[in-house]
Amino acid sequence: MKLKTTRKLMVLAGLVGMLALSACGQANNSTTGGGSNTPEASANGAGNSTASAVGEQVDYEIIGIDPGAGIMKATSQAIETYGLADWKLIEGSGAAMTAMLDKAIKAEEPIIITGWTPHWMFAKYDLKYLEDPQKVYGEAEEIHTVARKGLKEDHPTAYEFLDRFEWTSDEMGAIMTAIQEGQDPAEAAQAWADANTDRVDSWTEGLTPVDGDKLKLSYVAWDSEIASTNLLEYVLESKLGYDVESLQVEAGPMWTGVASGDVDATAAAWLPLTHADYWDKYGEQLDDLGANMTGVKTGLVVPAYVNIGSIEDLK
Ligand code: PBE
Repeated sequence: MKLKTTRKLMVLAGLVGMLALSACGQANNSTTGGGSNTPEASANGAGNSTASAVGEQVDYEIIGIDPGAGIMKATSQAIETYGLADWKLIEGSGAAMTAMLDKAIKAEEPIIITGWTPHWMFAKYDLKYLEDPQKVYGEAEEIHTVARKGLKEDHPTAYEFLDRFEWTSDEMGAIMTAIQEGQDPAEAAQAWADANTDRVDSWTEGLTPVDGDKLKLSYVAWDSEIASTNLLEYVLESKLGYDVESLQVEAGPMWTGVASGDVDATAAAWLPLTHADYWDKYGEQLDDLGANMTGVKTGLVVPAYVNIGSIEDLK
């Protein structure tokens, strides 16, 4: 089912790509007399077009990710709040979304994606968030670590470490970029930890290691969470003696796993808004260990050359 959706998305990506490419070609011919194929030329083309032309060029599609992601719910809300009845939110995955973004940028075509920070894509490409005057995507978002009830008593060392764990978007970004550039996620996390022992020590100092106790973490295959979960797994195993299993699941099971106690913790809870639904449903069955990162963000993102500035411009 998921695979099918992803494939469909890739086929769509190809179609959108071809349509937008021919549109760009025309814009370039009329504004520059042809021959120029630089991003500037494309930007000029987009600059001459109205916001509704951007809508037509992208077939009124916002390229989303996995349906369980909070950003998908927020985007459905944005479509409603900003009166974007013509627009469709396309489901897929984080990987399919970044593949389509890469393709669009290489072809200098417009694209609108559901994006978030921290993410390597902001280092690799020149991107911008569309303004969100209605604050549909919230403000002051944080990533929290949440644990199952009872973890504190059952695994005090792991609990204390997870409770202390907090880092910056730049630190996460270093691991994300290494993975994006082809490094194995576990190796990228290990390399970062080994190069930043002062940070790792500040989370583990004075904790008593265990002897192979089993621990389960859950996460979703979002690039940000792949980075954090691999780091936690490495530190828990190499510094604190745990035998960690990291379960890659959909967003729903990530939350229900910890709420039911099948999973010990997740470091992928985006609050207060992105995962508000999950929190409202399961929060009482969970132990919130607080933010492991502050100042994170979600929203609609476009390449900088796309000549719109606000979600309102999509109308
Ligand atoms: N994200 C990344 C997730 C949380 C982490 C913003 C894509 C979401 O639920 O939307």
